[in-house]
Amino acid sequence: MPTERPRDTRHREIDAIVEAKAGGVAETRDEADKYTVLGAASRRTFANWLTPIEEHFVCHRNDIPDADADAWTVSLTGGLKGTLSMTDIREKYPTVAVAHTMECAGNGRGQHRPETGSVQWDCEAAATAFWTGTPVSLILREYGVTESEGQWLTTVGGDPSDGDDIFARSIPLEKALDDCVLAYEMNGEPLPREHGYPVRLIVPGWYGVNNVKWVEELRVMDSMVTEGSLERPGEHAYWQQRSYRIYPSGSEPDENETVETYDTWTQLEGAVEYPYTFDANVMSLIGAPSGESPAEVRPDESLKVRGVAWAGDDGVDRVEVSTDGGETWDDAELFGPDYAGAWRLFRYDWDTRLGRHTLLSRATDDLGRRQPSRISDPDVWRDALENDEYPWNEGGYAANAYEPNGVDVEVRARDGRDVGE
Ligand SMILES: Nc1nc2c(c(=O)[nH]1)N[C@H]1C(S)=C(S)[C@@H](COP(=O)(O)O)O[C@H]1N2
Ligand SMILES: [Mo]
Repeated sequence: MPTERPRDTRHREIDAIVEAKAGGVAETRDEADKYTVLGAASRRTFANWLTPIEEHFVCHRNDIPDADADAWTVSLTGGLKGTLSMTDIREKYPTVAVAHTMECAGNGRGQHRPETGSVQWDCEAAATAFWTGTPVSLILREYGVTESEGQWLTTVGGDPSDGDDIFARSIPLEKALDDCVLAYEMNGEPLPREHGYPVRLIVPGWYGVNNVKWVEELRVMDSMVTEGSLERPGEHAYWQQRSYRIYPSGSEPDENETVETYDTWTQLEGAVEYPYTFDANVMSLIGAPSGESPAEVRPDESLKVRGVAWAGDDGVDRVEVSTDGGETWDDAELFGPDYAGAWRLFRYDWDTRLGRHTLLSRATDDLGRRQPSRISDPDVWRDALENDEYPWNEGGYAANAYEPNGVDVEVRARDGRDVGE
């Protein structure tokens, strides 16, 4: 029997998800056409706090495992010994819900010049949902974990690889014990297959790649995953040590057993030579006006600008809006839900004039770090930060520049005034 190429089955899956999501997401393909992903179909997704499942982006490379929750198990390995069924996970522990802004670390990759490889996302790979499940801390403590110092939790996904690399990601045990959840519901619905059914890890405020879907193994070790550190065949460290690392043109990231600093921005500032994409960098997006059609205003009516801002597991301190392409800035007002690890809404009343305008937003986190203006040239690397630029990097990761995310909007009169006043 001929084996089907993975891309054929992937394409059928993508079609089915697009249909189930009813137009809320749209496809983005990489040039090799094997890593098709789905992102928010409209910027209007970023005008609301909770992202409906229909508008939540989807990103993975392999086929979705054909999982049966009744037969699914999660093995506890390394410093742990045991096996959990889905009934254990659901019924033996208290249930919690966490809010989490998921952003693919490749969001904004398509804004790098020259282009990097892989999926050319613009800004569509970010979303906020409520995830219901069991706190990781309760499971780990029951199985004997007491100390977190220098320890890592490696989570392995059950997706069949089309090569021999295993989808395994490590996070510091300190973060795992703090607020991570093994989730089996999303926005109050059973977890959809494409989002990790029957169970996934949620790492509040950390880039999407850390949030392993289809979890089949939790392993506690005194290092992060390195080649050969799992007890199974295959390539173990691709997703931790090579992919999803931030490094300049022409270099190769080295394997580390551990790093002392987890905050992605602090790593970028020089604490780790080639940073890992852990917590999300400070970022903001305008969702309304979306720029997808002209905005209409009545005479003397202001236009309501609205968007979202996030800063990984740090807080958002301030959002500024410019309506003249960055010449002048005004403070926007933060409002609405305020959960650690999830974005904030912001709004700004714009006394607009008719015509075409470029709107920009830029956020500052509570450690005083502000989004840079643009992505640097490839030859600059981390010195870019001193120039208000984000370092161009080989994989196009963790970009948070504000200029490429601006909204061009045409403002028209609603009550018969002519465009141009
Ligand atoms: N097992 C597994 N988990 C995975 C992935 C994957 O390929 N396999 N992709 C990761 C990446 S890169 C992202 S951005 C998020 C996306 O989660 P979502 O599809 O629910 O939005 O899942 C992460 N978890
Ligand atoms: Mo991702």
